[in-house]
Amino acid sequence: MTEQASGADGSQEQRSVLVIIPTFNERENLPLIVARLRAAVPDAHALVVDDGSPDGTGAIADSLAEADERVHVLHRTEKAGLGAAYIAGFRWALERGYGVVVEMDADGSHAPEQLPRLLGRIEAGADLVLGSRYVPGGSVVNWPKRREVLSRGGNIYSRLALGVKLNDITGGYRAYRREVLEALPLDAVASQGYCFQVDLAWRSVQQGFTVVEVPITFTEREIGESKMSGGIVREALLLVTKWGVRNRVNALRGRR
Ligand SMILES: Nc1nc2c(ncn2[C@@H]2O[C@H](COP(=O)(O)OP(=O)(O)OP(=O)(O)O)[C@@H](O)[C@H]2O)c(=O)[nH]1
Ligand SMILES: [Mg+2]
Repeated sequence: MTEQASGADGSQEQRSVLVIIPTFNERENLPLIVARLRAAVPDAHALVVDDGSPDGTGAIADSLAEADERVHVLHRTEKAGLGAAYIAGFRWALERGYGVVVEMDADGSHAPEQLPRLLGRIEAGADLVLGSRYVPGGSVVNWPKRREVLSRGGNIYSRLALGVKLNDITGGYRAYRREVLEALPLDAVASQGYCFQVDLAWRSVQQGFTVVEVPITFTEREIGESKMSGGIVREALLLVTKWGVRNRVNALRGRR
């Protein structure tokens, strides 16, 4: 796979914010989310990581980058999953010295207007801030009951299996202080859908970083198609179980 960056200005400012927006066939959503981000947090830079979207999202990202020096694009040649796109984006951010790195979906589920809430907690000293649907004040808008049950169930299961006290460990709206990403073994992180999010949050907790949750309103996409699949859910279930069992076995061994 080849990767080519465009629109990078090589900014080295320490506390600067980079919002990574992974895209696969989001041609209608992308301009909307970038405009909302620009209005909500004018200083933040955006990095669109497009996996060669057949619908031309990559070209739209390029034209957004041409019009705005704070918008950058990383083109990847094939669809390799959300996790792989984020890992590539994290590396891009670390190489350029960004101080805070944000994960945000392109489909409008993660409101840019709520980003100041996440960044505020980073400013207050947190290492990783999770936008949470399942803490007081958090909510989900327009989800079918089935989807909410799956998501809540996945969170309860992860909490029990891994023994972490987080309410929304599968969510994908987050802000990382760069030191967290520097410390995590990005090569080893599971690369697919939800387990990618679980893996990163859990590793952060285990490494002793301060992980906090802030309430968000998650709104289901109105435009475009979901890339969620049964395979992603099954993979997450299997991996979380494996990690949980391994963790308990290690704890028992340590106690002997
Ligand atoms: N670069 C890249 N982006 C992806 C890939 N898969 C999904 N995305 C993007 O990741 C974000 C989340 O994907 P969604 O399809 O919205 O997944 P979801 O939020 O679990 O599903 P819905 O609730 O149905 O929207 C969106 O911005 C997608 O365009 C991928 O393989 N590569
Ligand atoms: Mg979505």
